[in-house]
Amino acid sequence: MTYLAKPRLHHPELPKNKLGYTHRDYEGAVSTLCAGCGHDSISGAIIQAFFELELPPHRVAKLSGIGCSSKTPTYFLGNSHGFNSVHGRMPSVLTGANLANRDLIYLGVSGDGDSASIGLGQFAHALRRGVNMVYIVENNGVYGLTKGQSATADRGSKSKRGAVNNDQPIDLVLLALQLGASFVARSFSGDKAQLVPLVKAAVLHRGAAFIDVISPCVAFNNHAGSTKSYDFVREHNQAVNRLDFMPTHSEITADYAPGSLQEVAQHDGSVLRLRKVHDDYNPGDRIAAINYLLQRDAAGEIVTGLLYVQPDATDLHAALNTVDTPLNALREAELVPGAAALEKFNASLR
Ligand SMILES: Cc1ncc(C[n+]2csc(CCOP(=O)(O)OP(=O)(O)O)c2C)c(N)n1
Ligand code: SF4
Ligand SMILES: [Mg+2]
Repeated sequence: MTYLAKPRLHHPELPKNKLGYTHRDYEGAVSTLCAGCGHDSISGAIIQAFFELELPPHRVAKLSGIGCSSKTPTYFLGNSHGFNSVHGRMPSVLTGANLANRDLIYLGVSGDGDSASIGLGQFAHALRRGVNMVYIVENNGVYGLTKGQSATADRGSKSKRGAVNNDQPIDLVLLALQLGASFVARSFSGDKAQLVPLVKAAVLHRGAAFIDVISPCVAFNNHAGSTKSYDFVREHNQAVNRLDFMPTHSEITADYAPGSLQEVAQHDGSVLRLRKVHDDYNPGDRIAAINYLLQRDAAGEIVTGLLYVQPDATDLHAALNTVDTPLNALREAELVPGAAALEKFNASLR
C-alpha cells in the first residue's frame, strides 16, 4: 500500500504554528502497519510534539534500523532528512551524522529487537558517549516484523503460540541509567498526554535522551499472557509524575497547586514541569531512579514518566571539543591550513 499518497489539500483553516506550518506539514506517508499497532500512536505523538515545538521539519534528521518500528519514520516528518540503516546499526549511523553536522536535531527510532538484541552494543555506546539525540525504542517485546520473541519479553510471559519465555529480560531503561544517559523516560503508546511532553522535553535536552515506549503489537503480542499487551500495561502502570512541558518563549502560566510541582530547567532555558504523584520521587537522582525501578519491577509494576534528567548535561561534541561550525560546513582553507600550521602543530607535540 506504499503507493497510496495522502491528499495534498487540507482544510484552509487548519491551525498553524508560529512558522506557518499545520499539523499536516509534520506528517509522513500513509502507514502500512497493522491497524491498532502501538507504533502508529507513537508516530502521532512525535508529529504532535514537533508541531507544538514549532521546529522546522528540514532541521530534523530521523534515523532507524530494521523492524516495524524502524519503518515508522516514513510515517512522520515527511519533510525531514531520513536514513533507514541496517538492523541494529542506527546508533552508529546517527553518531556519525551528528559528528558531521551538529546543527540538526537527531531522532533515532528503533525497536526492542533492533536495540536490545542485535544492536545492544550500539545502543550502549551511543548512550555512554552522550550523543545529542532523542533515542526512542518502540518496545513491544517481540520481533513484530519477523515474529520472534525478543530480549525485552518478561520472564514467564507467553508468546502467541503459548511458548513461555524463561530468559531474564533486558530492561533498556535500567541499562540507559547505568550507561549514563542524561534523560531517561518510559511511556506507553496509548498515553499521548504523557508521551507528547516527554518527546518535547527530550528534543530540547542536550545530551543522550532515551525514551522506552511500551507499544503493543496487536498481531503477535496483545494476548493474555503477554506483559506488553494493552490490558496488561493499563493494569500495571505506575506513573511517577504528570508532565507538562513549557518552552520559555510562551507565556508562563501558574495554575499548579503549590507544593505539588517540580520544575526542571533544561539547557536551553525551557522548563519541565512535573506533577509528582509520589511525593518522594526525585528525577534528579540516578541511583534512586535505579533502586525505584528495581523495587517497582519486583512488585510487577511498570514505572512510566520522566525517571531521570540531568539538566546541565553536555554531549559528545563537548567531550571531543569540536568547533562550533558543523564539520560538514568547514571549507578547504580551514581543513588544509598549510605547511606553517602543520609545522606549528608538530612543534607543539615535540
Ligand atoms: C542482520 C539482520 N538480521 C536479522 C534480520 C531480520 N530481522 C528484521 S527485523 C527483525 C526484528 C525486529 O524487531 P524489533 O526491532 O523489535 O521491531 P518490531 O518489528 O517489533 O517493531 C529481525 C530479526 C535482519 N533484517 N538483518
Ligand atoms: S506486526 Fe505488530 S509491530 Fe508489526 S505492524 Fe503489525 S502490530 Fe505493529
Ligand atoms: Mg519489537
